[in-house]
Amino acid sequence: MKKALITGVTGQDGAYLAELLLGKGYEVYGFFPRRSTDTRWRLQELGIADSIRMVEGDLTDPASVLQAVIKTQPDEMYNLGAQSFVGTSWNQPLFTAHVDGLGVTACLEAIRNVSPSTRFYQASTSEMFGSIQEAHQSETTPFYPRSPYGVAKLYGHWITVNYRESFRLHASSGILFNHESPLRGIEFVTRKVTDAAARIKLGMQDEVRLGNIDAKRDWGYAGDYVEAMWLMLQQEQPDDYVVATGVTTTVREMCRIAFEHVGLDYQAHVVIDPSYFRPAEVDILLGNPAKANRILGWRATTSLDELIAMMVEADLRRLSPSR
Ligand code: NAP
Ligand code: G4F
Repeated sequence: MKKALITGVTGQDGAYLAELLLGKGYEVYGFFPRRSTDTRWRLQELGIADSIRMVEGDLTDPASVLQAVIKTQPDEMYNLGAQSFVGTSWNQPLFTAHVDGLGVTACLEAIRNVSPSTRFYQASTSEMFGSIQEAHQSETTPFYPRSPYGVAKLYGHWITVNYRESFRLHASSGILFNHESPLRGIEFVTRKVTDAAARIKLGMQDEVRLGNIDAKRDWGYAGDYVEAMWLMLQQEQPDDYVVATGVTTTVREMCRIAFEHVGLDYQAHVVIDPSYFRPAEVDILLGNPAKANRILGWRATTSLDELIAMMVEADLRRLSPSR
């Protein structure tokens, strides 16, 4: 039985990846930071909370990362733990750098020193492309991050490449474009909108306040994207891959889809609130997933319409369980 250690197991991707690996017969260890309340709601929604062996630790505490690797000796380690909200990274830039940047080195050092055959996955991001240098962003597109989060993640990306080249670790970096699901955190724009559309439909609120709705994102379904992470670690050679749909859509159009799903006009309910504008914006992201298609045999299977419908339906069920 293969063993996998997942940091960020209580997050959106951690939960779907744990579900995928359990389904493949893995023994799954979840590295999680202590919080004052139980953070396992996603694992509980998927019905897998009791199937994961939890290992307490924090990416900002290298001793705890080392202990987790010594204890579990994983065949595969997926580093999904992060301060993942771009907006917060301007308010907590040093914390973000510590978790999202140095935390990656803590993982790689632990593997290098005590478990060098462990295969490593780093959760890199399209946010590293920032102010885009090519219309379709691929593995060879130059980076230009536009947020403290993007800058920290760029360090995490390059240290992964560096440890692969320096110490011949099987370390891969997935440059994933935005991916969403019913388990998405409520602060991200898709879930904020699907939750609001459901609440407005049920008469629980009247409006939703948003920032820049002209921004464009390449949105896919998280359930599809965790499959790509696993595929990267099954390859003989470690490498970097862009994972995306190849379609980009405005926040405005995403709002239209969500509200139309419940028979409403978004224009009557969306209010622009400048307090949600960011100090520097990423105007557009559009990925070129050709390499992942060709080498991993991976492609996105869920359209944005299907994804948003799935999310609105899940929010309606949460808010009105008798539906
Ligand atoms: P998420 O839902 O915000 O989950 C992040 C996870 O990291 C949570 O379990 C969180 O635990 C944990 N975490 C935070 N600080 C930590 C620390 N100091 N030590 C250990 N764990 C810590 O994020 P996600 O959407 O699943 O994304 C997974 C990864 O992919 C992240 O690294 C993200 O930056 C990256 N990524 C995401 C996307 C996307 O569109 N979703 C795209 C590209 C890359 P708590 O909840 O207890 O804080
Ligand atoms: O949903 P968002 O907060 O996601 P963002 O900033 O693209 O970051 C996500 O994707 C990255 C991959 O590219 C990940 F690495 C990262 O961890 C995270 O998962 O915002 C999307 C867009 C932005 O342009 C933002 O300015 O929506 C715009 N937006 C407009 N109004 C809003 C809002 N975003 C949020 N969160 N809230 C709003 O009210």
